[in-house]
Amino acid sequence: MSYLFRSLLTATAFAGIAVGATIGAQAAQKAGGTRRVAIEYRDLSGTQDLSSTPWVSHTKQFRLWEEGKPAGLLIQELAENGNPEFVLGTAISDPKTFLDAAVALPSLPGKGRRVVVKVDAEHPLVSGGWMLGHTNDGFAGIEGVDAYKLTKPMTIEVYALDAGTEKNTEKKEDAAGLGGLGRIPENGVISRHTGVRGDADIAASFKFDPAKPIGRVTITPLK
Ligand SMILES: [Ca+2]
Repeated sequence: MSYLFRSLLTATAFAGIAVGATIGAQAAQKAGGTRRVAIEYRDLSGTQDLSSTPWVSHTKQFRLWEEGKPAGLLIQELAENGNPEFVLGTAISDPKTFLDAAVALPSLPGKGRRVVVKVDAEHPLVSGGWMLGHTNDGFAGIEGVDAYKLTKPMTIEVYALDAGTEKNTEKKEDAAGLGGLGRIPENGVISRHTGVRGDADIAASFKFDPAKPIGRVTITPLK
């Protein structure tokens, strides 16, 4: 069973562990206190399921991903398998770089969820995203957005990305959304996704327009 669908079964227990885990609270208090921000995200494709979705707050030195560069293991696991645990585990194990982490349950097409994370002056940036459930290694999200300085809600429209780690065979054996555990390495870089072809096992009904935003993320500062 792929991670994506295993996670659907175990998501409740998992979320109970990870949601709202404050990592560097003592460090934050020394730096002058924390602020809470709500992150709401929603699928705009209408066709793609969203995986479990990790969110982290972090320093300006950390990059979760960068377009034009190879994806690290954190994004590879998220984009290929819908697995948020590498992002979350990295955050939990490095309280200097990360202040807070949260994870949201999977979502259906057209839907989304809301999480709350803490930010502070040392960890002002928020990053996170989800696997496009019916792709080989498609994902979307935000990366390195300064949420600490916000005084009003900010909305960002995001585009589908290809992690560049797995070839887009769209075959059942390689598609986590179809229970496939296989992968053919792509050895590429993170770039804009070219869309689902629908000419193999991933059905044409999962197509989306790669020229249009695939998700909307709103960050709202809380009192
Ligand atoms: Ca790919």
